[in-house]
This record gives sequence, C-alpha cells and structure tokens, in this order.
Amino acid sequence: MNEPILHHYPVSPFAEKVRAMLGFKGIAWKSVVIPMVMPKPDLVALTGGYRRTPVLQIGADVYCDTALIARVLERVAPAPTLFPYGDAFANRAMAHFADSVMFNLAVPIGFQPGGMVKIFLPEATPEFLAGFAKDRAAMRQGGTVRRGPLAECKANLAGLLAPIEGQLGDRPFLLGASASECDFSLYHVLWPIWRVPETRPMLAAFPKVLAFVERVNAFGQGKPQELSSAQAIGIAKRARPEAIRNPQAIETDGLALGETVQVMPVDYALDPVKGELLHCSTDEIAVRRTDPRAGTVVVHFPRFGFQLQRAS
Ligand SMILES: N[C@@H](CCC(=O)N[C@@H](CS)C(=O)NCC(=O)O)C(=O)O
Repeated sequence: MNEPILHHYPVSPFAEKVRAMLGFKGIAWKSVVIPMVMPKPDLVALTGGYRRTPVLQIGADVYCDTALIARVLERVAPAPTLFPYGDAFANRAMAHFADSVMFNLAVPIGFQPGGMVKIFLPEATPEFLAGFAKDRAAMRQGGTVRRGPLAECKANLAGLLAPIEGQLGDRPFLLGASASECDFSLYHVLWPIWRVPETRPMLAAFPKVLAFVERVNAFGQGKPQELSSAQAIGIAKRARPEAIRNPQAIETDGLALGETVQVMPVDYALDPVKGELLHCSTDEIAVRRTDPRAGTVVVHFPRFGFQLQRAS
C-alpha cells in the first residue's frame, strides 16, 4: 500500500490533530507542506476544489476532513485504536464540540498578533498577515461560522476549562485510560493556547488539562518524510483509486450513483468539488474526478458536515 501523505502546514491546529494521531499510531508518513492561503493549485489538483487543511492522500484516494481522516488512519493502522470505547456517542459529541465550537474560541486567542504566527512564521511580513486575514474572511463568506470578539472567546473558553478538568477527573484521557479520537480534538484546540507563552497561563489553574495537553503532545508526530507537492501529484497519477467495497446511495435526494454531483462543506470554505458519485452512505461521500495532472482520483468526505447536490 502507498504510504499516507499528509498535505498540511505546521501552524494548522487541525493538521496538528492528525500529526498527533500519526504519532499515537506510530505511522510512517509523507509530509507535503501546502500554502496557508489560496491559491493552492497543487492541493486543488488532488481535491478538485476543497482547500481546507489538512488533506490525507493514499495513492489516488484523497480524504478530506479530519473526522474522516481519523477513520482512515484507523484502517491503515488499527492498533493502538482511536476508538477504545467503541463508536460511542460521547466520543463523537466531544470531538465535534471541540472541532467546531472550541476551535472558533481558541483560534482568536492563540492567533493574536505575537501568538502562533509569530512562533511558526517569525519572518511573516505585514503584507502576508494582511493577506492571511483577507483570505480567511473570504473563506468564511456565505458560511455559518461566527468569530466572536476576543473577550467573549476568552470568557467562553475559560468557562469550559473547569468542566474539562472535571471530565478528566482521575482519568488521563477524556473517556478513560486510553486515548480516543475526541482527545485529539480537544488537544488540537488547546494546542495554540498552550503553545503561546502569553496565553499558556490561561491553563495554569487547571493542572489536569495542562497535563492532558502535554500527554497528547508527547505522542509525537510519527515518522514524517518530506515530499514535494509535484511528487504527491505524480504518486496519484501513477496509482489507481481503491475499489469501493460496498457502494451505497443513502438519502441522496434522487441522485444516483454515476451521476455528476458536487460536494462541499456546510459551514465554511464553500468550494464545491464536482465528480461522479461513487458512494454515499451515512458515513461517507466519495466522488471520482479526473484532473489533467493528478489523473483519476477519488475524493472522499465525511457525510456529516458536507452537502451533496446535483452539479450546477
Ligand atoms: N472540519 C475540518 C476543518 C479544517 C480547518 O478548518 N482547517 C483550517 C486550518 S486549521 C483551514 O482549513 N484553514 C484554511 C486553510 O488552511 O486554507 C477538518 O476537520 O478537517
């Protein structure tokens, strides 16, 4: 099997979630560093339009969104499992709450001037920072995500730390003695706050939370090996997508397998990916598309958080 290729950039919290999962599982992987802002021509050659970070590629299969990437990594390396307590509702609920609600509280705090960007991109010019802010504003256009003012984010996040401390109790991880998917979601949203010396004191009154972040961080990042985006495209071109074992068409609103459809997130970065519908279950949507450089690829999305439409 082709080695997993992670398309990501260092300062991305969602990428950190997957890097920590790769570390937890001890997986060898290839690292393609992608641009932080649009345009991302090499990434889009693989995804067909999806621009968010990270994206996982295995040969000619392209997996979008960390909720799906977690399930794919579980297939690639079943042990240690990311689901030690089964496919529990508590795991899904906490992972989703951290990834959606807490992410939007943590980013304004950790990405204040002098924060994460200064640590990871000390050379960033004022022009780059202005371009970054403009890119993110455009990405959220038409979406459903509200970024509150800093004071509100700080208050809401601080208000969650006590219940998280309580949830951890005498457990090393949210659900018990072993790490679950939801632990990586909580980790990556606290990571920017923990990483920035000016904001780390927010965690000081919560020793269990602090120890938790350090515990997940200590999993490391697996064994990455650098790869260029051109090499990743070449790997896709030479590979053939995996056959879909049990193709389904569940609640497609009349769309049949084989039809040309478009898939895009429901919340932000509303860039449609067009392709031939191969699979639409309650868990996953997969479309096949052909790109002049990447060849025929299958792009996979989680069903939750993505919308399926007839191609316009
Ligand atoms: N639900 C997505 C969210 C991913 C996400 O929002 N990632 C941020 C970076 S941490 C992003 O895509 N920012 C815009 C970009 O990188 O172009 C996931 O789980 O992968």
